Amino acid sequence: YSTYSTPLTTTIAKELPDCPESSPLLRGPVTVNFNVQVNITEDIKANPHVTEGGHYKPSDCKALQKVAIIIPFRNRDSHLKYWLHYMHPILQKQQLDYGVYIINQDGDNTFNRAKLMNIGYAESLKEYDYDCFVFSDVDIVITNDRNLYRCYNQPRHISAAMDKFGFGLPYAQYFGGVSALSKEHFRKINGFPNKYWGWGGEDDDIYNRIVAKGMSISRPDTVTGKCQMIKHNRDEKNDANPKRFDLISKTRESMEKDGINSLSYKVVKTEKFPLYVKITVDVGIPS
Ligand code: UDH
Repeated sequence: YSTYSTPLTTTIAKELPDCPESSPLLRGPVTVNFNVQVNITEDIKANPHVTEGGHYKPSDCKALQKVAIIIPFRNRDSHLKYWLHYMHPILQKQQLDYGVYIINQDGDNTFNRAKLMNIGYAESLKEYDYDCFVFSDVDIVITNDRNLYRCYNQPRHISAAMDKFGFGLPYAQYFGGVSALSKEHFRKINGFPNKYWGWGGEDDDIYNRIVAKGMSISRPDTVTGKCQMIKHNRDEKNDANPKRFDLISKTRESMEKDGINSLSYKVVKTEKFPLYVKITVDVGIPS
């Protein structure tokens, strides 16, 4: 008989090492072809490490940033499936700890892209302690995996070389398409405006906010920054907003009162799918 008992086994959860500054998995150009059909069932199978609700984090290292990817949305399922098909593999190669949030505007009143993005910021933070927010149109994918969906010292314009603008910027201040702001950047500018109903101007307002707070725009070079947009016509209930020019001229005054501090909405429904979470929201009507 021995008094010797089995040694205490303590399982200490091993801290993962930080992921490297530059992911070794990146290869550069990615082939994108919107004429080739994609299939969501196959994409779910092809991304087995993405967990319910569209989350992923590397298993062998600690991601440098926790990134919420926020997509303003209504009635664009045909575009969403391409976005999921091309972007999930790239985001995993970028070694990000990320989640995909589709913020779906309920009903058929006028569309409000910037407000949906504010809602995405607020709702994603209820779920996880994100420190970076990538705001992306549903119809744009990058064609170079070195164009990182993460945050930088300054707000980042990711879609810096879109095909529809001849792989450049339509004008120097352009901040539309895909952008990344840290929590600190986003708070500094009081989030995005809630008052842009219909198409246009909200991206210029965001640009004005950034400049008003003494920040500047960071961009990838025009080779890394190449993106493709799915061609489409303007949606119903998203006509060009005639008030946009007047609104843009007043950003500096309006931004303190209109933004994340004045955001109000109702969540209608939250649905978790294998590759994304879809949050349907009532954004109200133009006031
Ligand atoms: N969006 C929707 N549903 C809508 C409207 C907009 O999901 O009904 C979202 C979607 O993420 C889209 C983004 O808002 O990518 C921006 O809207 P947009 O694609 O309409 O804006 P863009 O400037 O195109 O890219 C404007 C219409 C161009 C018509 C040109 C015809 N030749």
